Amino acid sequence: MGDKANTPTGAAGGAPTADRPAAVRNVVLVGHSGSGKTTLVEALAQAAGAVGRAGRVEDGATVSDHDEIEHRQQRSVQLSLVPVAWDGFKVNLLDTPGYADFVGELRAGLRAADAALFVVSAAQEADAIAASTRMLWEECAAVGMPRAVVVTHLDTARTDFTELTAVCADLFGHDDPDAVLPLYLPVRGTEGADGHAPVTGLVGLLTERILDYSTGTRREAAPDAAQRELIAEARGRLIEGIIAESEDETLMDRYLGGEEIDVDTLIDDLERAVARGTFHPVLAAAPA
Ligand SMILES: Nc1nc2c(ncn2[C@@H]2O[C@H](COP(=O)(O)OP(=O)(O)OP(=O)(O)O)[C@@H](O)[C@H]2O)c(=O)[nH]1
Ligand SMILES: [Mg+2]
Repeated sequence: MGDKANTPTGAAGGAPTADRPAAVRNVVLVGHSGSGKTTLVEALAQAAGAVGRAGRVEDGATVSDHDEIEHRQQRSVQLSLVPVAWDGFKVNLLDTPGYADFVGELRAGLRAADAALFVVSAAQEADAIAASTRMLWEECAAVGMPRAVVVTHLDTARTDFTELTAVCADLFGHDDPDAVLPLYLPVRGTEGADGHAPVTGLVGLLTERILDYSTGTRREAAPDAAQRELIAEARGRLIEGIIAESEDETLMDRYLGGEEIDVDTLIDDLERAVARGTFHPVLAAAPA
């Protein structure tokens, strides 16, 4: 396995340290070859300040794909560990190769993991997603591992995010489709000459805040009435999905009785359900 802890190319602050095991989280990224795991690890490392600028797989410039073979083939061939510091924790991002020849590296990553991110490309057919990830999902489910789904390639794919979340709910949430739901919806800009509307930001379904990245830095805004209406259905489903997982059994009655449940309470319940491995957020990612 490649451990880049001591040689983070272009690292801003060096490798994070943790003085107790309880402050370490190992998060494995799994998914089809080319789904965007290495690119996502790079973006997360940049967001956490572990690298100054996100490198590209095509340029052989990512922290995670550091081997010469990986540069030549432009894909991962070994398990790679990229440590980042986040919120007082040392998070070890474990980037696995998606190509089937390197399944041993994937297994090693899964064995070490506390949680898994299933990276799904919106450019893939649903069948390909199913073939590559369903069994892994079941394997993680059998040991109660917390899991989330990250949808990539939203900038170039034709597949609608909402459509893809329904595919994920069907694939991964066959016992309970309301336990696999998006927390944010992508916000798109104006369609370009190539027919694609770029993803410019996200709208938080619980917080009802727009996170706008169109200027290169994050700006927050409140949705207008029309945008609120667009997210209302997804928001309602998410709230019901979280409440269904809550240990507070009075919450559903209160909600159905018309009470506005406080967002902090919902976030606490969401976090508990994710950690228990019974609720799985679907997240959206797009290159800046
Ligand atoms: N347009 C677009 N390209 C992306 C996105 N994510 C990744 N890519 C590109 O897709 C290609 C594959 O991405 P990788 O990050 O190497 O995929 P991977 O999942 O690590 O692939 P393996 O290492 O083979 O398992 C690269 O050329 C990336 O630049 C995305 O969200 N949008
Ligand atoms: Mg890779």
